[in-house]
Amino acid sequence: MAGRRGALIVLEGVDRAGKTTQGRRLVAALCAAGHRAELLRFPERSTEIGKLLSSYLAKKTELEDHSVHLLFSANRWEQVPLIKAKLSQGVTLVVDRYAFSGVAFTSAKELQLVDAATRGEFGHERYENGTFQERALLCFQQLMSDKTLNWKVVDASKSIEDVHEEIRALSEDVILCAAQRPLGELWK
Ligand code: Z5A
Ligand code: MG
Repeated sequence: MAGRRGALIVLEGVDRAGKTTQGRRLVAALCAAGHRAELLRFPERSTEIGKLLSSYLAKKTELEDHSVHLLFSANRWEQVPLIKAKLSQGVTLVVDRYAFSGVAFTSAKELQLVDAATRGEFGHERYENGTFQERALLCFQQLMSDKTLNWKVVDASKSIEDVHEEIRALSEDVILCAAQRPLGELWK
């Protein structure tokens, strides 16, 4: 169909849930099936703001909490023109973390995920500890009560292949639905 837009597919979850693994696999599978699909990630560490965030996350620099929150937000805003352009050109964007992480991780500051903690490299960066991740998970669950957003919950404790198959099938449906709806305002 001429002029149909792409879908915005956001992968959210606690640290080491497998978002990056699944995002890459999903884009590869969608492209192989003939869709135009690209991967984005947040924080996008390559920009000047992203470099500040990366250094903060690696505990190399200290930043005031409110400022960090706004830097994460600015890091998304700087990609908004690109996001809108790609979606309206019919490219489906798979986004590895988005504004929901912004809300969840900042909220977790103000307020034992055993499976995630046993996966590779858990614990090196700021926020990578069980208690913090538990608080972030609670906040994700609260955000999912917003029924205006099309949330789908996937059990990340299953095998990489099983999780991939579930996300791929859900994404095919979302791409079909998105093509029939005009682009609304982005949740930023
Ligand atoms: N943050 C924030 O505070 N505010 C914001 O606005 C945003 C983010 C956007 C860095 O994010 C931090 O930024 C993050 C939130 C905060 N801090 N925390 N938590 P990041 O996205 O750059 O985080 P990361 O360090 O790359 O970790 P991650 O993205 O959370 O991991 P993941 O992508 O979910 O997992 P993965 O890299 O795909 O997989 C991890 C390992 O598990 C790897 O060895 C895989 O092979 C393995 N794996 C994956 N899936 C499976 C399954 N199904 N079974 C077994 N093993 C698996
Ligand atoms: Mg990741």
